[in-house]
Amino acid sequence: MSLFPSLHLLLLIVMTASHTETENCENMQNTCLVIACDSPGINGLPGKDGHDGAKGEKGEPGQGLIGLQGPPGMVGSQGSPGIPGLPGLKGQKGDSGIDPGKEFTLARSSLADLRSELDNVKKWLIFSQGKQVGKKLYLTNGKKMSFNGVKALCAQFQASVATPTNSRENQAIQELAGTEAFLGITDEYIEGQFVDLTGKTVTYQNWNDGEPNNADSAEHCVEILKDGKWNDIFCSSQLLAVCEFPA
Ligand code: FUC
Ligand code: CA
Repeated sequence: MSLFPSLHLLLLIVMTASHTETENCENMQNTCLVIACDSPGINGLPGKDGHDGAKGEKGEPGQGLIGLQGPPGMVGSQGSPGIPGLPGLKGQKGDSGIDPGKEFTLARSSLADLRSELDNVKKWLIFSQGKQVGKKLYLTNGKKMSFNGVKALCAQFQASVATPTNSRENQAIQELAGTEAFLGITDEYIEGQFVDLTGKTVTYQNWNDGEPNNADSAEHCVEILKDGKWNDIFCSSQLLAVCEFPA
């Protein structure tokens, strides 16, 4: 083996030493321009502070007392409208519309029913209480009163005092009354001129013999006697009330 190291070995030694000295020089803030490679130098000054590290994670809540809850905050601004809701359930079926034709038919049917019912009532009334001749219905309340009383009573029911215009009507009144009753005939305006309550001179008359005699010059009303004959009598007399209704 040679006394001289090989070239390669010599070069490695030089580079190692050079590298070590270079690091020392950098620690001396690069101020060391001339390096003595044969012996270690003195330590350099500390380098500059490094950059700030990354931010740490949030720490655990503190152990101190919890403060009182603060007052509610101010009302926030109105939010934007929400999305439309789902459609509601289907409603119930509505009423059927008015059918004029159907309504008329129903009304006509109801009217017919009412007429029928009215006819039945009339029949019952005539059968039990009254007397009908043609379009006239005679009814009595069975009470005796003055002529003015009978007029007022009949008017109360949109009727008139019984006034026969023929023998059939006269007989109906006679049979219904069965006693003396006032007729709707007077000569209170012109003595001797007998008129009905509308002022019309009566054409049908059925006076008893010797009547009208205007007894005491004060008989201005007319009564029908039990036999159907007529007699003039005081209007203040108390006689059966018989009214005449349209039928
Ligand atoms: C006749 C009638 C009178 C009265 C008298 C009792 O004289 O003419 O009206 O009824 O009888
Ligand atoms: Ca008389």
